[in-house]
Amino acid sequence: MILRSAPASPFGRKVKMAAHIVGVIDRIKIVNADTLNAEDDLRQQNPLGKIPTLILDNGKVLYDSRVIVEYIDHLGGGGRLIPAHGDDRYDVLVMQSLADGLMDAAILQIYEMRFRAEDRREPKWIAHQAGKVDRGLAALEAHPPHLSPVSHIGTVSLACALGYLDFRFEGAWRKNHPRLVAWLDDFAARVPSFALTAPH
Ligand SMILES: N[C@@H](CCC(=O)N[C@@H](CS)C(=O)NCC(=O)O)C(=O)O
Repeated sequence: MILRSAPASPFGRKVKMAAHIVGVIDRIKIVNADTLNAEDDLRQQNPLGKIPTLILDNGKVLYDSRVIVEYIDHLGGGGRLIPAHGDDRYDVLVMQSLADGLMDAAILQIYEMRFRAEDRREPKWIAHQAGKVDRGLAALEAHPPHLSPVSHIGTVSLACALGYLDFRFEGAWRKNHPRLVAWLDDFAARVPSFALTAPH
């Protein structure tokens, strides 16, 4: 299988971690994609031109990260990353949605900086996205993850979101979220694929 991704992509990191945890990373060749380059064949593989995109051996193409993670979980027999049923399933899936939302809101702030000249940036839009990150972090600080196993797709996604805030926003979130900082330290110590997939 071929994974189109990029070293800085938090959603790509989520998929890479999922593949490590399930034990299928050796079956995946990672090919970097440039989402800004119209010549990159990513846009033929995924019309949205987004990463991560996974190309299966039979040519079928999977996106986005949630679909890829579901497939990876299936390769491992199912139920390792996403509980098959019960309350835990929905707790894990909602945690993934919240973490994905943090990443989306953080990425949109970065794109505003990247795509617009300084005098054309919209502070209201940036504040709107920053509000999502602030409220999401506050909710997680009040109730840090406690479900077992330590690494399911909710916690993996959250670790990737916090890692992205460290990478692109100089870890400013750490100051006011001590319980989340402690949670991430513990997660990083127990889940080796977090360090193995660090953004650069
Ligand atoms: N919902 C998507 C989000 C993926 C995403 O936003 N990827 C970013 C890079 S981390 C991207 O491809 N951006 C390029 C673009 O939006 O054109 C997922 O879960 O995979």
